[in-house]
Amino acid sequence: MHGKADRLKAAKAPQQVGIAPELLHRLPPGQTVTEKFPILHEGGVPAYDPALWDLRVFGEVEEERTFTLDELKSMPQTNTVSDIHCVTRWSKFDTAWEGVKFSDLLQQIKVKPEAKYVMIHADQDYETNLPLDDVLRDDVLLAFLYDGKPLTPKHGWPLRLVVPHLYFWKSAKWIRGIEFMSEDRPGFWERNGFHNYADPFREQRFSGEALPIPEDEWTRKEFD
Ligand SMILES: Nc1nc2c(c(=O)[nH]1)N[C@H]1C(S)=C(S)[C@@H](COP(=O)(O)O)O[C@H]1N2
Ligand SMILES: [Mo]
Repeated sequence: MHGKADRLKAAKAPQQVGIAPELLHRLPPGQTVTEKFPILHEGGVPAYDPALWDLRVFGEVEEERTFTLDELKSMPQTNTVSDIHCVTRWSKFDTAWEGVKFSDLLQQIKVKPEAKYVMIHADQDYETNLPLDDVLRDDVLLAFLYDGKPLTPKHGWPLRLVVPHLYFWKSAKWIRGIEFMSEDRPGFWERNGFHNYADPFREQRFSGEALPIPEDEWTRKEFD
C-alpha cells in the first residue's frame, strides 16, 4: 500500500475553530475549513504549449474524439460555486469555477450504452475513476478558470476536472483524456489505499478498514 493512506490514518485531529454555526452542515465530518488554497499533487507541474495541448475521448464511444483547447473554449461555459473537500482534511467553501460542464461535453460524443464509468487520465501519469452518473451532475466541470482567472499551473492549467461532491483527489488537474468504461477500474489513489467512491459526508477516505482519524498533513504543504 502507498504510504500516504497509512500516514493519514495515524495522524492527529486538527480542531475546527471559528466556523459560523450556520455553515457547519456544509463541513463533512473530520474536516477543517481553510481560506487558503493548498496545492497537492504527485510529480512535477507540467508545462504545455496551448497550441499542442489536446484532450482525448476514448473507450466505450462510437467514435474517438480529440478536442483542442480552442474547441473546448468555444463551447458553452458554465459558472459554479462549490465547496471542495480534500481527504487530507481541509475543506474550502464557495470556490468559483468556470468551464465546460461535463454533461455539455457529452453532447458532442456518442457514448455507448454500456459505458457506466469514466477514467480521467491526467499528467503526470495520474488517473482517477468515477461512475458516469456522478460526472453528469450539474456542478461537475472541466474548468479553465478559478476565481475568474485562468488556473495557475500548480492548480491544473490549462484544464482540470472539478467534482465537488467527492474528495478532491477525484478532481484531476492537467487532464488529457477521458476514457468511458463498461466496468469499473481503480485509478492511482484508489489502488493505493483510498476509497473507490470517496463521499466526504460518509467519510469514505480509505479502502479496507474504516479508521476515521483526522489529520494535519496539508498544513505542512504549499498553498496560495
Ligand atoms: N494530475 C493530478 N491531479 C490531481 C492530483 C495529482 O497528483 N495529479 N492530486 C489530487 C489531489 S490528492 C488533490 S487534493 C487535488 C489538489 O488540487 P489543488 O492542488 O488545486 O488544491 O488535486 C487532485 N488532482
Ligand atoms: Mo488530496
